[in-house]
Amino acid sequence: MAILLRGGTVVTHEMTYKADVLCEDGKITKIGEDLSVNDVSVEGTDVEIVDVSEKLIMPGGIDPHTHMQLPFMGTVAADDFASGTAAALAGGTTTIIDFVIPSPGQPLMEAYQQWRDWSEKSMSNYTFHVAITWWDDSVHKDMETLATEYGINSFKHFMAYKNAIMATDDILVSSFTRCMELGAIATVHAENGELVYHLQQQLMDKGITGPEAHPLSRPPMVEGEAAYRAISIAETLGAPLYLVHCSVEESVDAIRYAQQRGHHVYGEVLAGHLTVDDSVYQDVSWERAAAHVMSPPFRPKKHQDVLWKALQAGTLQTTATDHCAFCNEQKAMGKDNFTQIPNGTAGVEERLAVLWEKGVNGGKITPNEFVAVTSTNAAKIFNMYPAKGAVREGSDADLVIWDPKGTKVISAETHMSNIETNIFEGMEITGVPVMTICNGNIAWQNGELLAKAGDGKYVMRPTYAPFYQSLQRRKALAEPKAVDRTSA
Ligand code: DUC
Ligand code: ZN
Ligand code: ZN
Ligand code: ZN
Repeated sequence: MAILLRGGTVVTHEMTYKADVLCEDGKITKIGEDLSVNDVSVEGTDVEIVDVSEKLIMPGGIDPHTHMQLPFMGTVAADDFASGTAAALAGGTTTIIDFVIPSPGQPLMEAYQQWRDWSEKSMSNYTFHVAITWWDDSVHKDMETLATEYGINSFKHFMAYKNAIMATDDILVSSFTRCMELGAIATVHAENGELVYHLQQQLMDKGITGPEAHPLSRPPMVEGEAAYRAISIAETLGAPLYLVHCSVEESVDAIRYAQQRGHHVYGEVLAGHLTVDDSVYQDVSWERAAAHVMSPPFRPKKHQDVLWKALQAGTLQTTATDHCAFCNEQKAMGKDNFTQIPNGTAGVEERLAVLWEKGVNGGKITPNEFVAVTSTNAAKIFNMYPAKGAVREGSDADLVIWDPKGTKVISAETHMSNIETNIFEGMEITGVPVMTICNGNIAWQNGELLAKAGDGKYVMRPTYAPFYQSLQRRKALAEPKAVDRTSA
């Protein structure tokens, strides 16, 4: 079975040109002018010809930050690996990077296997970051097994969530060092967990128990301090670092300064933080305000401007969603205590459309930059490129066909996610996906989901040994030496 996309415009992170694209056996096999059924590799192959004139052919989106069916804060996220990846495909995203999050003390390999079992029903491609939530010799050893045998090249650290999954500084130091030895990249959720905990208690004591207290318990400095601390630890050790969901100017500044010092630091921003501000917590409806409780919280508007500019300038490289959906009933667990509202919002279906509307149509990023920040950069940083994130002969046939003139209004009434609310509710979009091709198959087309549970493939992400070894060598050149005093 082959698919021939005819008459379209290919848009990659580096160029835009007219070409036909032939996909066979899950791969892109030919890109060129006037391709026909005679171009197939195996004579007699069935070819589905799709007219994509007036449409753009782009690499399928990669969402480097989702939490499908995450057990979290006393419940389990409402989108599982089937509904969550269906939503991804409907939005033009063909690969998600989700998170294995071991409970403190739980063996890493056991948690990893649990997530592999849960994710078997994925419809899009998927892979995992593994969180380091505790430390002992077995963690040190299992990180190697995961990196060398299971294609895990990134390990996540939550600097928040005290008394749960928080990684304290001693864990950061041990784990960042281990990441470097293995050629993996350390990633952090940067928020000072001690401060959050303290501010939460203070607010509750004052009787401010509603969702409006959530952003007050996690002010910008709480994130900025942790971002700066994580970078300082990583840079001192010489370990590359990726900061997830940067939401404030303070984080962007910390990243930019580190980059200017020559350190490898990468930053991610969420579609939500780029477009939704903290006024949502003042909503008179408890439900609507609580629907926006996620961490880090939505921020005062001035931060959005900084985030967009950082994305455009390349200080931040990737966009994600932190898709972690909770329905109203789950959010209501925190009715009398905002600290018990399950943290999380959705967006995996809307990310590309929101980035196109507010980014490309809004004059902030070019279509090529759109491809870079929605797909290619994540593929490069997490070592999936050019199998993923590229429209190239030999790359995986993971594509989104984009209609730049198509319109839609985002609404919970029509979204695929299993929740009643949508943080982008009412946003008018011009520029929408019309077809998503995943592993060479039409997975979603014009509102119709064609993929089935289990169609998604697990993506192995080998470690980056040469890159990290060269960093280590560079560091070794600057190794301190003891003074030789034997002849004194
Ligand atoms: N933040 C959320 O909002 N949800 C899941 C985990 C996280 O860090
Ligand atoms: Zn996080
Ligand atoms: Zn989060
Ligand atoms: Zn997250």
